[in-house]
Amino acid sequence: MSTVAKTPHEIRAEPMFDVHKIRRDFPILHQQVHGKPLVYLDNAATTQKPLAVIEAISNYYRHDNSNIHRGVHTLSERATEAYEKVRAAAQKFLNAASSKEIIFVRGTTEAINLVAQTYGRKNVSSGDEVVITAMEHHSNIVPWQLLCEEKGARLRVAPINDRGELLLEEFEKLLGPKTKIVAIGHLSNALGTINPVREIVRMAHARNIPVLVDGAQAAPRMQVDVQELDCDFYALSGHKLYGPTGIGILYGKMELLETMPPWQGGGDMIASVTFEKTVYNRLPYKFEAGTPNIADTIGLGAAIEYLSTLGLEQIEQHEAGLLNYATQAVGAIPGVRLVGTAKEKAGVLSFVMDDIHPHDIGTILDSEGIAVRTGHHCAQPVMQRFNIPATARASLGLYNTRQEIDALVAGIYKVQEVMG
Ligand code: C6P
Repeated sequence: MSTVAKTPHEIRAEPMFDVHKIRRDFPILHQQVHGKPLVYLDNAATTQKPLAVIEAISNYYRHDNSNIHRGVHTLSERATEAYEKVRAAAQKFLNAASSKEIIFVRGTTEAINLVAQTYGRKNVSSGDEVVITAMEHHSNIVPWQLLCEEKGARLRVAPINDRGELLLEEFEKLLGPKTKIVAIGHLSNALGTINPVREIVRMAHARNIPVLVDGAQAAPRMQVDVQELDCDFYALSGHKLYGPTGIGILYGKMELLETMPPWQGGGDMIASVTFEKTVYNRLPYKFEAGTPNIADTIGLGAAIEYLSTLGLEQIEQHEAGLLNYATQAVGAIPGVRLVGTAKEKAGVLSFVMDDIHPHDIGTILDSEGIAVRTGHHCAQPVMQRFNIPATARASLGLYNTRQEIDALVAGIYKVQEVMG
């Protein structure tokens, strides 16, 4: 490695966000599918993993594997330190006030279920209401339906317009003394809409209603500052954040987490146990029963470090440029209609084609090496709102390029050609 200091000119000459250089960090991208270079545009489903993440997991198993919070031996101490370092990194990543506000869970789905089953069960009673929006993923609908069913409460749904934007005034009208919690997506996985979370939180807090934010799609695409948003809970998945599957984060404000009962019982979540009484552990361990997913937490730590080094602002800018390019190019193809045209939008391009089922679009694009998702995207109510059975969805990642968007456009023309 050269030790010669760079001149200011040399520093300026280095591109800030060199996507071609970045792509070298992702081994999976460099392969052919059906004899064509892979164009991976299914990043909202899951993102690919940089070498840093793959190696962090492999190194953990090669050198440090041990159970945590239990042993006095060296490996256990090393594993515990590595695991807790990720909590500190996650706190910084989300700008949480304390690392005790970071709870490791399996993913967004588990995070939302945890809140519904603890905060919700404790605070929602018969006749109360839970408010969500019409653009939610099933993970931010079904846990609340289960809760409402159990408690005899009512799920209220704020409507969206034809562009896929939340109707804020209608949303506000739903808030009242019966509302016990608001749960909203930060960025819609089916439409790409970015919700005005700060404004929504302000409206809810004015009535003392806490707000849970489903950040599964936003966290990989924009700088999230939970203190700035002032939300009460924020849920995200590691695998959409260029990290491993099976690990995610629930952020919760300390004063709320303190009042919530534990969700699952078992080892590590206790301070003391007798047959008569169990005293629960302090935060965050109260919510982490049993041996956690240590290796993937460490992988998530590597992903957070990777993203922080690249810079979330840079990633956001890169993806915004690509989305703009893709919107123009795909939107200009005759017979193609974009679904989700919000002014505030990121990462996701959903579309339908005249007389062609999205499943056929996906299959023909795959034969061209292009991976997109087709279907209802686990957001069936969104499909119902737009009166369509499904869409084809191209979703962007930090490693995508304009050439790949060009390949998508060529692929869509190919779909039209094949389908006549
Ligand atoms: N959306 C998609 O293709 P899990 O499965 O727990 O990691 O994330 C669930 C989830 C929750 N909220 C939103 C907004 C999401 O987009 C997702 C996952 C994937 O769109 C898989 S269905």
